Amino acid sequence: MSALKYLDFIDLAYKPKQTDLLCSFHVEPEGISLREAAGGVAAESSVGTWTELTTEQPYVKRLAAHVFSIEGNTVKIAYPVELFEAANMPNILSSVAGNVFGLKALRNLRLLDVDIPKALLASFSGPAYGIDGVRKLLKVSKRPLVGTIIKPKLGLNTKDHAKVAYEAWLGGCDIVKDDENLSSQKFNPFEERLVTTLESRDKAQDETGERKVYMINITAETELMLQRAESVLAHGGEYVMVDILTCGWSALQTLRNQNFKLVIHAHRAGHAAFTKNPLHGIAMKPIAKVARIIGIDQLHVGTVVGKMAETKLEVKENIAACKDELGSFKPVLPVASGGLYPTLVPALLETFGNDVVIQAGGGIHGHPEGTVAGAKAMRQAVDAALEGKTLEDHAKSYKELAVALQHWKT
Ligand code: RUB
Ligand code: CA
Repeated sequence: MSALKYLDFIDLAYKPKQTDLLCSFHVEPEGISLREAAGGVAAESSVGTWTELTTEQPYVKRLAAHVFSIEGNTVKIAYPVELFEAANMPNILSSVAGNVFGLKALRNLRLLDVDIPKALLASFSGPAYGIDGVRKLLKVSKRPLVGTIIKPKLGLNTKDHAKVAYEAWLGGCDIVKDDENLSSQKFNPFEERLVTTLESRDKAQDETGERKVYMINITAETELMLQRAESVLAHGGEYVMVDILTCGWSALQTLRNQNFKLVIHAHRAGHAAFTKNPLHGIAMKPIAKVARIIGIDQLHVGTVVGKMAETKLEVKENIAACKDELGSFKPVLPVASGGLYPTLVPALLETFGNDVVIQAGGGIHGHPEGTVAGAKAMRQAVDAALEGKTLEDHAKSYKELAVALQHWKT
């Protein structure tokens, strides 16, 4: 073989090495055979291109990716680790999740999974806190954590924002967070919001005797985001929230590599542009893995039962990406969020188990009796599930839950 053609990247007898990076793709060809399309993905994401090259040298071939399995439309590809630069996630993704999506010869292409070899994993930081770290900080060893997003998502002034936060904590939320698109708009500037909402936190903490945390959204241009993280630390916060996809992986990595003593909550706003079409794009599972490898502590993974589209199988896979063994990295705490309310708690816990943040915006602030009652109802629903009681039964003794069940039926 002289110059490499697409089909030269197929080697079904190839046994992946422990040092290889492995990807699995859903591949649908357009006007060429599936084998050729599979080879095309391997070629364009490693050392090949659409035509034979006069510039190719014999030593280049050892860096070629190998298509080692084709089953139905699922194609598995092994990449020699030498193709990638350590600690450079954009570089890895520009290969395996880059130009290939645009090839005309592919009707659809979806990256289903990525397995990064140990040596390359070790060049990243991974989560600083993870599930155990978050539980330790919150002093909650077993039960699901309850969180809320301040609603309306935009528009409240700082004083009202802090008041809603206080009420949510008072009612029983462990966590209060900003929404993904709140940053430092004029109606609610960052610094003021930070200081005022942390005052609410301290007050709620004193009054309830429970540990409370505020996840302020620091999402911004990287330098500014780092300044905001420092400000959170300076004012006694212990958490930051970041929109990891709109910020970008390198911004997230820069934040993580500061080693701030801050838990990183990852919001995935925008993910559905990649994840929603089941035939094309990037599945949430590899996105979750990449985020964990860079080093987040909590991640939105879907709900099955709420307002956002995602099947139970997908959510289960996302949870596994957060928690299953991945190099020496700590497990990430899965967050269920989007259209949740107390009635859904038993179904949620069935999917997630106890290691979850149950996060509700409308499902707390939309309670007919207000935010305090809404937060109480959510904690009561969690208590019922932990005590093995039905919500209806528990609601006989807890009126906030009774009102919630009446208001939001399944
Ligand atoms: C939920 C909310 C979130 C969603 C996004 O508000 O604001 O940003 O979590 O979904 P509400 P996902 O509780 O009122 O629906 O977390 O699945 O990406
Ligand atoms: Ca939101």
